[in-house]
Amino acid sequence: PQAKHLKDYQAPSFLIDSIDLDFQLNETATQVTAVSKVRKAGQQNDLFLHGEHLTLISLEIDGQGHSDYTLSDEGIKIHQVPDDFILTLVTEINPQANTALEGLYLSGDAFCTQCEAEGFRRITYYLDRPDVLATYTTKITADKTKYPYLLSNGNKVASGDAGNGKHWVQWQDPFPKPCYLFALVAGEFDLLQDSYKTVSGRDVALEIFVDKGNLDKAKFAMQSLQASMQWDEQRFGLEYDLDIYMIVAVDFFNMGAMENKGLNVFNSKYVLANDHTATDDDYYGIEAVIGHEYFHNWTGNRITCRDWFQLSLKEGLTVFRDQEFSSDLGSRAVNRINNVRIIRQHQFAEDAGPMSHPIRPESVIEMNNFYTVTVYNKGSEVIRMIHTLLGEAGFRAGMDLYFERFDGQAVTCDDFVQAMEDASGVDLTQFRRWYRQSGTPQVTITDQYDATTQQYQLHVTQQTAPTAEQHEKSAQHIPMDIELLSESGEHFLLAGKKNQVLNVTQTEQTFSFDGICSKPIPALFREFSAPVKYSYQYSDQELATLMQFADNDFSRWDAAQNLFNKHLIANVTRVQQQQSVTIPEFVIDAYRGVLLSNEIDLALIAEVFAFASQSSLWELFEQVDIDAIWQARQEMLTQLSTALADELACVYRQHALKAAYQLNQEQAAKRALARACLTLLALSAPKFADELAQQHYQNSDNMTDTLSALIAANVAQLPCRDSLMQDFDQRWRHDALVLDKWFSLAATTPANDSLGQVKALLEHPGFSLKNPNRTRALIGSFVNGNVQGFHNSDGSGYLFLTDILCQLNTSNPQVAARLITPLIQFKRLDNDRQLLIKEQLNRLLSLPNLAKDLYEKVTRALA
Ligand code: BAL
Ligand code: ZN
Repeated sequence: PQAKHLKDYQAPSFLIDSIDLDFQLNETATQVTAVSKVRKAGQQNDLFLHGEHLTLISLEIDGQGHSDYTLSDEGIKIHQVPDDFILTLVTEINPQANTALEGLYLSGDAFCTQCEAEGFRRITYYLDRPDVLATYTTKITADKTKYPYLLSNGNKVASGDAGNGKHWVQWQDPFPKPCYLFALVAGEFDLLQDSYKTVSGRDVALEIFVDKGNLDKAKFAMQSLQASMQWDEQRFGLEYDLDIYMIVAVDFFNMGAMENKGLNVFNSKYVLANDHTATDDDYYGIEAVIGHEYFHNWTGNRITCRDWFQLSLKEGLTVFRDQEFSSDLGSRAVNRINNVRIIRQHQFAEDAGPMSHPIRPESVIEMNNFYTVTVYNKGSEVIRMIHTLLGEAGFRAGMDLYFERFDGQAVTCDDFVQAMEDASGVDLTQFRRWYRQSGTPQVTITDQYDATTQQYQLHVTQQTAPTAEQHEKSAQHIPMDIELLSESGEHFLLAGKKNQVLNVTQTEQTFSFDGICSKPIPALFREFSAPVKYSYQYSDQELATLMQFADNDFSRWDAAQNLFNKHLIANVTRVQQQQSVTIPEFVIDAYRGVLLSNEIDLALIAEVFAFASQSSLWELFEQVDIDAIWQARQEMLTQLSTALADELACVYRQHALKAAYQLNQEQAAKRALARACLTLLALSAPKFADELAQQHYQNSDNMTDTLSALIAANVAQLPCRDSLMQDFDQRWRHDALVLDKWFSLAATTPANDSLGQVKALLEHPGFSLKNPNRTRALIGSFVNGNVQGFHNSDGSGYLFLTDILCQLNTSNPQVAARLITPLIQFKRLDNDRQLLIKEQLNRLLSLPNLAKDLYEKVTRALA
């Protein structure tokens, strides 16, 4: 497989202004007629159209049969075409055989499509690139009984009976769009209808289609959609543009959801919810993804990407927008903490691994491999830094200018930054480096205080280590938001405020502060103001002060992380030297102080006590000693649990199961804190926790609490674990999304024979490798969430995953390429494990038909 490079971008030499599509739907032989208005935009005489897995039936130019073409696995080259012409193509496709879930496929009994990034070429031959924008009409004909709903983008313009038990519907989308935003759905659904009056008074019909019997689970998605529409009007002045907005929930979907114009297709995980089936986090996830796809209507659809290297133009920006939406509606602190957890655990690991890339990649073999935490989540952090540098008003002015300049166009990340710069007057020259430089800057901070001059200095150095694909690194423009606190927790005012954003732009830089009357404690990178790793030699006492008094909630939480991590690092060394794990009494007292605090928000206390997972601690180490980190973390938590047992039990009782379930911040915080207390308590008091977990399970009226009981029972292998798991399986077998939770729990059991248990579950009647959600629930949870099981030193976990990948390689390479992540991020592991992993990667590489999705990752890992 060949890589494509950003530097080789060329404008299209042909354009398509409009396309009429006609689908004669059939499960195994769907006929697609595409009539396109094509015109030359360059010098070439031959028109190349992308196309894969298609059978060409006929080709006409201006109504005349045309046989001067060449077919290949990648598409069709039509020779000697006129300057302006009508191209009519008839192709046949087999949706039932399409297990890759790209293009037109069957999800259960319904037809649906997924065209981003390059799936439209599995529907018809086309200029499958985002800078070719056309208007679409789509006529769908299908069996009336099996497929009562026939949907596509835009507005419904006609419908009728087609005879032979069939009917047809025609749709028209007035907005020119790239083909990746095309969608078609056909099936039998339950329909939830509502409406939204836009700020200018237009009525928009809102329709959510779900599997029969699931209507009661669509209400929250509808509310989230209405909230999204209102939020985008209020915060960004953006109004919806069509008369109808449809969402269809399907069970078989590779991603979370897709923002097709006017017709979003969603993984049912991000639509279906009621209190019995969905946790608080599920609800928040639905709100965020509904928002995300809706916000794409402007950032992605109205203004789209020139080429796929610019993916972060729409994704980084839209993630930023959905994060702000969630923070405006819910707890800003909890949202920020969860955003940062993703960056620290997954994005930093991607930067340090073989697939490192800038948020705007420069070289790609398989585009699906670049829907990454770097492009999305670091991309969002880059937008957030622009927001920090420009302020809310400057950022809004930049957004307004961006829409004014580029509405209806396919543009680049540079175009976006230019609009931000022009609207605000803030110089972003150096800042642009974030788009082309990969890697995580390491910022090291030391300080100096002079009591006689009352001057305080922060010395800042930054360094970005070479990444796999890019060796030379330059200094980044890093906004560092700080607070300075006295020993007793009062703030030193900085230009009249409690915080100040410093512009770190050099490799070494010093910032001076005058009129500081005692040595301050700095809160650094408050609100995680830049996606960097930072270090400062804090004492335990200083961190405890920040935990208690920092103005920024994120900084309080971050101080608790730093305190735990500091002692974890020391304890890992102790374990390696066969010494015992210890936590100073002072540290335990600091955690006790947080647990019992009346000042700190309950939600924040719960986050402090939701301790970092095993693998998320790996980013702290150059060399990852899996077993020592495991032991140190486990023993530290057990010691904390022992020391705080009374307080944990007391706080648990205070908050657990107090009222009938309602989804609100206050209750969600109580549930989260009760879960944290129960889970921690289970480590030191298993008998007591066993009773509590059973009661918690029996008395729960909602999925959040039910799952809390199961998680505690699972993590600590409490005696009740097996019976609760069995009961849950019996009760929820019929509900696919809830059963996924059960598979996920089963996969993360710390039992010694966890791999054996996972293998046995491959035979469970509910398991299928054809279903991406189920695959992620069982296999994904095992390889990512069961460190001891997957990384067993005998290599059995690696062998197991590779066996699965060999199967998915042919059926669904996109899902395979996602699951392989823990196998390719091996460079910091011990030599023995590295050898075992490389053996398996070489096995994959020797497959005769290795998909390019896996080829790209495996070759980069072995390079
Ligand atoms: N565009 C792919 C799905 C999403 O990011 O919304
Ligand atoms: Zn998106």
